[in-house]
Order: sequence, then C-alpha cells, then structure tokens
Amino acid sequence: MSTGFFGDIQKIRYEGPESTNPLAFRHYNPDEIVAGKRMEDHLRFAVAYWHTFTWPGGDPFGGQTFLRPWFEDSMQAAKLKADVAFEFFNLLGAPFYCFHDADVRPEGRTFAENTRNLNEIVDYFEEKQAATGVRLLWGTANLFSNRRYMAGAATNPDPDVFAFAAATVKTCLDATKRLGGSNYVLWGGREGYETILNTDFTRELDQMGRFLNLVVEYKYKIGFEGTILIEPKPQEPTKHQYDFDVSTVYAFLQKNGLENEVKVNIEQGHAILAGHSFEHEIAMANTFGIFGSIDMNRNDYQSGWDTDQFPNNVPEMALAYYHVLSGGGFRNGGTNFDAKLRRQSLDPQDLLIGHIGGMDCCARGLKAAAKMIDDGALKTPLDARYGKWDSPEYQKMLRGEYKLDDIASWVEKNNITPEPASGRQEYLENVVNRYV
Ligand code: 3MF
Ligand code: MG
Repeated sequence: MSTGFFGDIQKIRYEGPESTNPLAFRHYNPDEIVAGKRMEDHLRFAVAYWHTFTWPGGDPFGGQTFLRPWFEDSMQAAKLKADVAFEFFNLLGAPFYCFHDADVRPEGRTFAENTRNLNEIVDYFEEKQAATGVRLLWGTANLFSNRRYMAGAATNPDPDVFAFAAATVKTCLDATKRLGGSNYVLWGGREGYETILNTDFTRELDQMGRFLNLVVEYKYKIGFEGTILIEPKPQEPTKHQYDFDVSTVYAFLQKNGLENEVKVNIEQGHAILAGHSFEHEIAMANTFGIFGSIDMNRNDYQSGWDTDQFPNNVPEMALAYYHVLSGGGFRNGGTNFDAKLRRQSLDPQDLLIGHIGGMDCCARGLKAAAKMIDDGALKTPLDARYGKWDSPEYQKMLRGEYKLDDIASWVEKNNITPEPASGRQEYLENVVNRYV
C-alpha cells in the first residue's frame, strides 16, 4: 500500500533530449548500451538515505524547514520513512541506496538498544529489498553526530569512545552483510583535530590504524565479500581531517599494511575542498590501485563550504567518468548522490527533480567519456607524449639496468640534447569541448 507521500507521481521514464517534462529523464536511459554495457550497470546510481529522508533542512542560521510525517524518533516513524524511501527508489528507478545506522533507526539509550533498533529495521529492509530488487551500495556507521563523538571516534582520547565506536561498526558491518551490501564505508567525520594544543598525532594515527585493522579482520571473520572504503575529506567538521585526500589515505593504508585491503570512496565536493579536481582524485586512486566508488555531489564554488548539491556541470562529469572508465569502470562501487536539496525546496517532487537532473548530468558525462575513449581522443596524444620512453635504452633505465654513471656515459657518447616539445594544453582542452 502506498504511503501517498508522492501523490500521483508515476515512475520516472526516459523521454529523450527533446522532452520538457521535469519528471522525465532526457539523457539517462537505463537500457541504452554505452561502451558495451547498459547505462544502469555503468553508473550504478544510489540514493543517500541521510540527505533525502533524514535531513531537516537546517543551516547554521536556522533549523528545520522540511515537514516530513516521519520526523520523529520512534520505530514506527523509522518504518514509515523506510516505506517512503523504497517508494522513492522505485519511482526514480534507482538500483541502489546507502545509509548510516543513525539515518534508519531511532537513537537508543544504550549500545544494546541501538543494536536492537538497527536489527529491527534491517529485517524490514530485507523484505523491502526482496520485494523491489533495490540493493544496498554501501552501509556505514554515523560516528560523528552524537555528542559522544565530539573529539572523534577511533581517534578519541577516551578509549571508551573507541570501544563504543568499534562495537557500533561491528553491528553496521553485520547489517551491511545481511543486506548484501557491495561496500562498507568509513568516513572519518571527526577523525582530526580542532587544535594541535590538545592533540597527540602519534597516538591518534596509531588508534586509527588499529581501528581499521579491526574492521578488516572482522570483514574476513564474517565472510563479508564487499569492499571496505575510506572516504577522504580535508576538513569540516574538524579543522583538519586525517584522511585529507587520496594520497594521504594511501600513505596511511601503506603504513598500516592495508593498501591491498581498503579502497576509497571519492566525493567531488571533498576533492574540491582539498584543493584538487574530482578527476585528479579519481586518477590518483587509479594510479595507486585503490579506486572504489564515488559520491557525486558538488559544492558551491563561491561559498567554500561542503554544500552537497546535485551535480549540474557536464564537462566536470565527463572528465570524472573518463577516469572511472579508463580505470576499468566500477566493480563494487557506484555513483552515490551524497546530495541534498536546498532548504527552500520543500515539495516531495523536488526530491525527484534533484535526482533526475543529477542522473541526466552523469549520463551525459558518461556518454562523452565513452566517446572520448572510443576515439582515443586523449589517449593517443598522451601515448605520443611519452612515446620516447619505449626505446630500449630508456626501458633499461626504468628497469634499473643503467646506473647513474652508465647514464652519464651514455648521454655523453650519444650527445643527448633535450629538445622541449609542446604540451598542447589548449589543443587538448578544445578536444574535450568537442565531446561535451
Ligand atoms: C560528509 C560526507 C558523509 C559521508 C558519509 C558516509 C554525511 O561530508 O560526505 O556524509 O559521505 O558519512 O561516509
Ligand atoms: Mg560523502
């Protein structure tokens, strides 16, 4: 039985680029084949439970603007929220969703009560997934909202908090496994510091390393087959967050012997906050072999805050998917909209329209990326730029067969005189613009 929340809105359909219907896709056509695969299977869209069903519309200057019938901390309200959520996934045709424990269950007074509440909702989700075919892209624990986490979870100076957080992650990994989740995400919301004056980096980073090892050990213990992902972010809410960006996370994984166990969930807005582009972070993760999944939401470039808006810039999406596809595309990962409405967008249909626009924008980006790859538009000039490295002498240098003094003799004997060549940046930028 329908909750009636979305009125008489029907399932969102693909109507093609000429459609002016705001409740239709103009570019996202799930069954259309792009680069040998259905678009739905390439993009693997997921709806974020927290922004779409839980966020009340507050900002630093004012509270709730959204009035939702399930905004109440009870099990009954949590089930109504779940009913609406699965109706939404169906209307939108979203194959996946993502959630934190705190998004889906009422907050208990104790750890045991939290676990009971979570498990009751997981039972409910299990039935709904079976009835609808919607799947879980990733589960996670909210280890940053409750006041107990104000000084961090794994990195807290109080070991009681470390233990409570570890116990909570155990329950969330259990839940994710039961629901067949493809990944489990750790975003270190408050794993950082407000001031160095009260912070011992050595202890905190060691604690964080131990915590992550515990998670990986437990994954094997229960036979969870998904990928463990860390989501980098440089700051906000803390002044400095330890999982600053992809490169920092990779160094942390190596230090803790986890570089083959854990991958990254890269968020567009977090990449920008770190002073990078989204494609920089995706390409870097490919280079290290730790690319996992993406959170597809932008920030407002003027405000400098993590505003979590739906993507609307096709050239940016094209370059992002160019690197996703160049790395072989998603395996367990997908495109999660960690995006929320603006607080004046009050109507139920705004929730659909935000996602529709985001999905269309990603679809256009994907198609442009696939075409660029097909044509070798960027790869051919890139290979040519590095082409001299294919010569046998330069291969020997790379393999370490020529030592520094061998190289010196070789350069002298052959009178090697480097001739600078154009980097052709404007040409390449113009090439990209042909595709978007
Ligand atoms: C914050 C985020 C987070 C993470 C989520 C899962 C609340 O900037 O992006 O959203 O995506 O916690 O790790
Ligand atoms: Mg995110």
